[in-house]
Parts: sequence; C-alpha cells; structure tokens
Amino acid sequence: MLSRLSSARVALRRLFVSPEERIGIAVLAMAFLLVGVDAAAAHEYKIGAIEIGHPWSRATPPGAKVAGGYLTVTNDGDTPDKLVSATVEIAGRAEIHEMSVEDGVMKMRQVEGGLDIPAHGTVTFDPNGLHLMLLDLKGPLVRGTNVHGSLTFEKAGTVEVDYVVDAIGANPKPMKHDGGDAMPGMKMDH
Ligand SMILES: [Cu+2]
Repeated sequence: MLSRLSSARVALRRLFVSPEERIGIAVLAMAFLLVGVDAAAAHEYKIGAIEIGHPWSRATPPGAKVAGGYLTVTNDGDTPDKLVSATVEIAGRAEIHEMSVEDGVMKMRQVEGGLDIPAHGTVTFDPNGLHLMLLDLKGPLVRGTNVHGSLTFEKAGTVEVDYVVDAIGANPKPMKHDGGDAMPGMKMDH
C-alpha cells in the first residue's frame, strides 16, 4: 500500500513538475468535492446569529397551488430573534403555518406577528408540524431542482436561500421508515 502510494506520488511529480501545477490540481479536486457535497447533502446559510439548515420542499402534482417549505432555524445568539416573513419566487406568497389537533381534527393556521426564535434555540419546520406554506404557485415544483427565496428576521435581517425540491411525499427523516406518511388523512385546506 505504501509503496503503491509513493509510486503514485512519483508518477504525479513526473506529470506535474511545478508546485503551482500541483496546487492547481488540489484546488480543482477540492472544488469538485465541495460541489458534490452541496448537491447531495445538507446545505446551510448564515446571517448574523441565525443559521438556516437545509431548506427543502416537495415536488408538486400537476395543477397544485400550494406546497410546503421546510428547514431548521438556529439562533446562536444570546438574544431572541423573530422570523417575520418569507418569500419564495415560485409562490405568490409564503406564510408561516403551525399545526395543532383540535377535537381530534388536524388544523393549521398562520402564525401571526412572526415566529419567535429563542436564544440558543432551534426551530424546525417539517411536514409534520410547523411549516412554510407556499401559496398561489406559479408553476410546479420539480424534483431535483432548487427554488429560490428569502427569509427575513427582525434582528438578523434578510437571507437568501435555495430550497431543494425532493420527491412527492418525501419524509423529513429518510432513515426512519415507520410505515408511510405521518398523517395520511390530513387535508391541506386553503
Ligand atoms: Cu399550511
């Protein structure tokens, strides 16, 4: 193994004589690595003390007018902040929605006056609870594409984000298979 490595290194040295060229190769390799990570796995954004983790959405069936936006918001600061608004280019408007069970019926309603992001806290938007409601869609959300948007915080300001579009019905925890949709009977009523 060692001898194979060193002979490879000798071969590289023969191929790329100058150190500049070798650095160039290393930079290129790093760039490929970063692109691969960005496309395949989690992506995040930061503004002030606020960190946005892996914004994503689900592909929409033909004719759909609504979709969900999912992400995590972490506040690394010592003071609370507030998510006051969100925009997504493909949607006429985006609202912050929370879900609750009232008399055994799942309901969702808009969070009025912004959503508190506690100091040193993380708030999770996912298909089973708190979510961004993307309304008046101008077109379908297509799996494998990104949709661009922005999030505005009272203190941290506005950050631009891309939502990765996952499959229709994609689960936020793909490693855990618990027998299908979390809420198969739920109806999105708008
Ligand atoms: Cu909703």
